[in-house]
Formats: sequence, structure tokens, C-alpha cells
Amino acid sequence: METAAIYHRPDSEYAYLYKPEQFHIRLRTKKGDVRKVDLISGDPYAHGTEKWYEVNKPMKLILSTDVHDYWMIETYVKTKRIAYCFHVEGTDGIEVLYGDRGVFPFTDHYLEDANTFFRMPYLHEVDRVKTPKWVKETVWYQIFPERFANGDPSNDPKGTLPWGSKKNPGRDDFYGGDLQGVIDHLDYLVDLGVNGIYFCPLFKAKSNHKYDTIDYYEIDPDFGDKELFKQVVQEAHKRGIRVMLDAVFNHLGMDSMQWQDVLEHQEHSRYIDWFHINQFPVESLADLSVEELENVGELSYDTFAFTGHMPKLNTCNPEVQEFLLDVTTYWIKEFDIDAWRLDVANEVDHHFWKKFYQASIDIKEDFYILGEIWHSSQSWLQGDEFHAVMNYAYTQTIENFFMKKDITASKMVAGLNEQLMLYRNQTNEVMFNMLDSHDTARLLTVSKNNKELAKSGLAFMFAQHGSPCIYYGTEIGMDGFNDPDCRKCMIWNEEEQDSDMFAFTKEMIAFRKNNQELLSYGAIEWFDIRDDEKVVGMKRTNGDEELICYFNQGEQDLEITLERTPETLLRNLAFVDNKLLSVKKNGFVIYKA
Ligand code: ARE
Ligand code: CA
Repeated sequence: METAAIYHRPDSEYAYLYKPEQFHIRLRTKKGDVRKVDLISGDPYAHGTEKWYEVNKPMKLILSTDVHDYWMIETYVKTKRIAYCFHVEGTDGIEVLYGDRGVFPFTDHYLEDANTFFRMPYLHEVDRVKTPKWVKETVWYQIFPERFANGDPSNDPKGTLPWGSKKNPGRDDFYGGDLQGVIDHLDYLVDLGVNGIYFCPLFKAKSNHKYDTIDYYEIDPDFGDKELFKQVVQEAHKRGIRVMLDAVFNHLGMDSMQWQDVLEHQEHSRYIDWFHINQFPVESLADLSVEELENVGELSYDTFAFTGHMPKLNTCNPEVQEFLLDVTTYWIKEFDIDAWRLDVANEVDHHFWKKFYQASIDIKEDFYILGEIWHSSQSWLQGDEFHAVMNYAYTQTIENFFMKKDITASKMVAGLNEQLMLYRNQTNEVMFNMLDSHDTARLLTVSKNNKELAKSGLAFMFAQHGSPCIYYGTEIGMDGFNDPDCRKCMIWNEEEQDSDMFAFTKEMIAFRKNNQELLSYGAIEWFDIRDDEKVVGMKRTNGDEELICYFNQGEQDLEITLERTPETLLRNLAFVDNKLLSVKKNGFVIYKA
């Protein structure tokens, strides 16, 4: 047995309070190396009394990847103090004790030493990582406001083009999308079934994407005004739809008052400490085109990427923190928004995000904070910064199997399992899953216009832990290469909409909402992976409910025989004599004992 591969870390995603009296412990071992793991645990202050600890509490092998096995147990010590270690038995028969001081031979002698044991801090409820329940019941819809619907031509900016007039929108085009257009189509969203809207930035800014903020306290006049936005939130809430805004706090736009003051007064400006300025004079880039601004190379100040018109904010400056925290609370208090999505979240300091988290939660305890981070994000998900991240890492793994066909089904499952084990269960339950967005090529394009394949990917995503998000237009079969091509005008002419895709998406959303408990909380078991046939059979189990799903890459029908007759059929299933004989493309079967 490779004892060096055994891994655990207290007070992390390996040992955490899941619910007030449900303590989760995980252990990672080398795949196939370990036959059995028993937890040994007890209250360390009972140490010295006869057998202060309990032994032989078997851990369950819950997930495997291509290199790891993950074991888990749910336990609790009513005194809220727990010390524990692991009795690990290798497939080679070797037995060891694994604890805070490492690996020892499995003998009582080592168990008598309390320091053999891992120790958790006292289990305080205030320290438990909490995530908002409503997010688990939410299916999101992402709106890029400039391109969703033009409800009010009177606010169209100069040079606005006719809606959808160009097959491939240019980087700097305007088509007049606005908030009136959103209000006009809220009932369309209700019909689709979504109950959360993620708005890309709405605040006053120069570009068509508004990530170059000029004023965080104003709705961009191209979209409307604050009164109209208040109406958007009220009308959405009336329909059971939550509202998430985009907080672009990593940088300001070049046309902001603060940056203009720096350009005018240089080192005498009162805002020099609001930014990361490395030397003076600070160059004005006003005469550069957007194209040139996107790649200006070395500058006298730090920016987002190498984008000259997005000077990076110094969020360590107390003045900047106070300013941004006031913006944060203003939109929650005055407009009743339900969530913030944090732009370029991995480049703003943790110190600020901890203040941001507290300021938001102090107003709404169930407020949702979603970081835009494209990779492993453990350090922001410890319960005092974000609740979740935009799960690009997870969904790229899904796309790499279903759409890009770069990896086998087994490799996809291994990737998804490794990622699930990066986070506590309560974090996985509120992750933001999407197969495309305003920053990526559209799902149908990534699926090379194979609609069945796109459907398989969506169906698969809807059956996972975490809240799915539909990027506007995916539901009616819109395509597009990466930014700016993925931001085409929404198609409202029904003749041009893909009604079959709409019906499918609507069915997936209903499926998700009708099985939310099972899909949010249910254990996942990959019970039938067929790399050669490119088929994944997956089981979700929650109490007496069991969901069986089969997915392939949309090319052919599947011949699957399932023993039991399911209670509920969801789609694309064929039966003979009450036996499920074929699952066309991807299929869901629900067993309810
Ligand atoms: C412009 C160009 C793009 C170019 C981009 C970056 O149009 O072709 O890729 O610059 O140089 C906004 C606009 C964009 C504009 C950008 C700069 O929406 O159209 O793009 O401003 O002017 C990384 C960051 C991630 C960021 C993406 C774009 O980590 O935070 O790049 N996403 C947010 C927003 C964007 C927004 C900004 C940031 C700026 O969602 O819409 O862009 O406020 C890999 C890496 C990721 C990388 C990702 C995409 O997966 O792991 O870190 O994301 O690729 O490039
Ligand atoms: Ca308009």
C-alpha cells in the first residue's frame, strides 16, 4: 500500500460541518490501493477515560478518478469537539494508522497517544460554510443587455444598427438592447421556466459590454435609468425570478471621473492611490482605437489583461474599499438585488473580498456571491468570500468529452470527480454551471452544429450538482464563435427560432425543478461507463429516490436494458413488456421506491 499517497486535511473540504449536526470527513488514497478505511474518533477531552474514542466506523468509497479513491463518512460528536484518525487497510493486507503526525503501524500503542489524532477546531455554527438554499432551486438565464431586446429605440446610442442586421456583430457595434426589452420578455422567461437572471454589466460605461465602468451609481442611459431598473427587479421578483448583477471591481473604465482626474493632474491627482500607477506621466490613450487599446503592451500603470482602457483599481486602498463597498450595499438596499457576480474575481485581493462578503450578508443573509474564476478556487470558497464560482473548469471537462471529443468518458468522469472533491458538498450544491457564456463560443458552435450533441451536453449538465445557466439564445439554437461573435442579437422572429431546441430546454428546466432535491443533494455514481461506445451511465441517489441517466454524444440510439420498471419516464425511452429496451440519444429514468 502506498501510504505516501494517503491524504487528509482538517478544517477544509476534507473535514467540515455540512449541516449543524452533520460533520463530513473525507480521505484520499491512491486508486485501487486501499480495501477498507475505518474512522476512529471521539472527544479529545474524554481522553484518558476508558476507550474515549469509537473505532470501526466504516468510511464509504464515494468517488474514484483515474488516480485517486475518495472515502467519506458523515459523523458528529455532540460535544462539538472531535479528534479522529484513520485505520487504513491496503489491498495488500497492510494495516496502518493515519493521523496528525503521519502514518504508524496499526497498534493500540499509538492510539493511546492523543497526538496521533487529527483535531478539528471546536465546531462553531458561525464557522460553518453556508450557502443560500434558493440558489439550488434556481435555473439561471444570462442576459447580455445590449443584445437581448431593444424595447425602447428612443435610448438607442448614436450609430445603433438595425437589430440582427449583421451576421457577425463587430466588437464595437451597438444594436440598442435595453431594460425595456427585458421587461417586455419576462413572460417569455417565465414560459421557458428560468427563475434567475444574471445580467452582464448595466452601469454607465462607454463600450457595448459595459465592463469599462464610468459610474457604478448610474444605469447606462443606453439601457434605461434607475427607475426602470427598479421596475425590472420588481417585475422579476413578482414572477419568482431572482436578479444577479455583475460587479466589475477589478478595474475602472478609462472615461471614469477618477481616471480622467489622474490623466489631467498626474501625480497631483487626488486619485493616484486608487490605481496601480508605476510611473508618471501616465499616458493618455484617448486617440487609440478599441483594437489598439486591447493590446497596448507595457504601460505606466496596471490594467485588466493588457487592456489600456481598463486601469486596475487598488482595492487595498481603504478609500477604494469604502467606495466599492458603498456601491455593493447601495444596489442591494435600494434595488433589492439577490446576488453579485464578481468580474475577474481572482485578481482582486482576498482582504477586500472578505469585507465585500460581510457587507453583502449583513444586508441579506441569503445573498449569493458568485466569483468569475475559471480554475480551482478553494481559497475563495472557505465561507467568508464567495459561495461559488462560474464553473468553467467543470463545464469545460463536460465539453471536452461531449463536444470536443478530446477525452474518453472515463477521463471526463475522473475530471468531474476530482473537481467535486475540491469543494465542500454545500459549495458543490450552488456552483454555477454553464456550457457557454458571453466569453466563450456558443454551445451549438462548439458542438459543430450537431443539435443532438448540444442537447446531450445540456441534459448532462442539468443532471449534475450545481445550478445550470442558459446563455440567452441557446434555447432557440443560436450559434456563434468566441467574443464578439457569441453576442449576436437575440432572435425574436419565431420563424427563425429553433422551436425543438426551445421545447427541449424547457423540458430540461422542468426536469431540473421537478427533481431539484435529488439533483442538488443526491450522491452520484457512475455505474456504466463505456469508453468504446462513448456512453456514460450515471445514477443520482437521494434517500429512496434514484435517477438513472444515460448519455452519449448524440449520434446513435442506445440499447440499454434496465431491470426495474421506472416510476417516471422523462424522455427518449422505448419499452417492450415493461422493460426499458432502448434509450434514444440521452435518457432519464426515475425510480421512486
Ligand atoms: C477583449 C477582446 C477579447 C480578449 C479580451 C482579453 O474582445 O477577444 O480575449 O479582451 O484580452 C470585457 C469584454 C471583452 C473584452 C475585454 C477587454 O467583454 O469583450 O475582450 O473586456 O476589453 C480571462 C479573465 C476573465 C475575463 C476574460 C475575458 O480571467 O476574468 O479573460 N472575463 C471577464 C468578463 C469579460 C470582460 C472582462 C473580464 C473584463 O467576463 O466579458 O471582458 O472586464 C482562459 C483563462 C481565463 C480567461 C479565459 C478567456 O480560460 O483561464 O482566465 O478569462 O481564457 O480569455
Ligand atoms: Ca434601445
